Amino acid sequence: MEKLSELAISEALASLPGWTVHDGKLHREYRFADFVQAFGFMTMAALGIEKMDHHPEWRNVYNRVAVDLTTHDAGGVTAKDVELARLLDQCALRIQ
Ligand code: H2B
Repeated sequence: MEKLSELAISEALASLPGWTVHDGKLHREYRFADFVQAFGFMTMAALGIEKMDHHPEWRNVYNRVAVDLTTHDAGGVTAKDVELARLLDQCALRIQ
């Protein structure tokens, strides 16, 4: 899988509100009502993540989940990261 160009990343971000590029990775922070909802989001997303065989770098603190997406095998952002960002947004919508 090839790294996306900066232009392709900006185009993808136009349809991913809340996402930015931080340290060369797609980045978003989700905030939920409480820890149970934040953990529920991660649990729900885990099934799709495993199916995709593409894994986020993510960190949970109480009701927040900070996510960074990059494709380690490609050394940058690829279409798989964009696909994973969309999957995570869908899961978050179902929880919030
Ligand atoms: N996730 C991410 N984010 N980047 C990868 O390069 C990657 C992955 N590689 N999940 C996958 C697993 C690879 O190790 C397996 C063998 O497909």
